[in-house]
Amino acid sequence: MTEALGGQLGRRGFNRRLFGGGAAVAAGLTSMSGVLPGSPAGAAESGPASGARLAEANGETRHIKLYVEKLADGQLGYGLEQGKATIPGPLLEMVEGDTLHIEVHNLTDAAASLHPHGVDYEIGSDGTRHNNSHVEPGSSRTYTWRTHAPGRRKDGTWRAGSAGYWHYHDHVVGTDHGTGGLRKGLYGGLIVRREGDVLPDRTYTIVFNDMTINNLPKGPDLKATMGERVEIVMITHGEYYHTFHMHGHRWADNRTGILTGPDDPSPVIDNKITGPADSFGFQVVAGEGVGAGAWMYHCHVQSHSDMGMVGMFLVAKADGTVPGHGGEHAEH
Ligand SMILES: [Cu+2]
Repeated sequence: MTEALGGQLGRRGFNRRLFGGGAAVAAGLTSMSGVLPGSPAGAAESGPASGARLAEANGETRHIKLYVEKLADGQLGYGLEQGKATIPGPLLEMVEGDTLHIEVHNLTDAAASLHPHGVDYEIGSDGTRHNNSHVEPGSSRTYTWRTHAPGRRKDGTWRAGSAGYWHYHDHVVGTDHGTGGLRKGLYGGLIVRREGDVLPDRTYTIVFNDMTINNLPKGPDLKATMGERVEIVMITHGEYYHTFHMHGHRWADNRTGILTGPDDPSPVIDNKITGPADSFGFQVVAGEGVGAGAWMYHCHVQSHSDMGMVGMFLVAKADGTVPGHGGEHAEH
């Protein structure tokens, strides 16, 4: 406990040194603080630590390539480079106002596609067979995703922005709903941030897919150091409903997982029910108030956790050790 507190204070101290040095940097800090809902330097438990990095909206247009490949074990993955496909696929990030052109190359022997949740796209970027927006084996197709900030419509009603923890997946392998592609690993996380959103130090994508986590028999280790701001993107696919639970850490059940201030009515939770194609995300400060350790995360449907839907959130001390975890050093 003492150690946890020390770690956190150390972190804040570090941030202040990092951002509070010269006059120019101090000015930067002031402008950042202006965006944050009340987080004076050193404020306890009220929003992000001073010096939290914030998302900037620049209305960027980017072009990326995404390869659909068969992996050595017969599963399928998306990758940003040829030969680098992974399950889940690469985490794609946008800020409201950004446009992303994704040139999908299908290197497998069956038609595949890219279908997003949450973003704006025209029907030709739907990634489904019934409108011919899939990719035949050996060919490519460019999908375009757009995003927008919230605002008022001409009729006076409020239009939501695109920001959210979303995801993308294949929609044609196996069946016209991509059941085979999803089963074999063709899915990934998509984050759309809003200007001013707090940026994490690291992000992990966790996908409950049927009875696996990320198509693995056992959940992957999520590694962090005390005081780091860790973001989790949590997605569910397949046949079952699950509950996502994390030991020792809590988050707000809202868009970002972070309370916007003392009056934010969002429930604070550490367990959330999640069904096929649901997605949510949140950030925690690793070990905050509880210290370093091997903190479990798992599906809380008992038979599911008993069958292996469990992984470890390994929070290391500053020296890299994880107490009670065989002295193992967390490597990033
Ligand atoms: Cu489950």
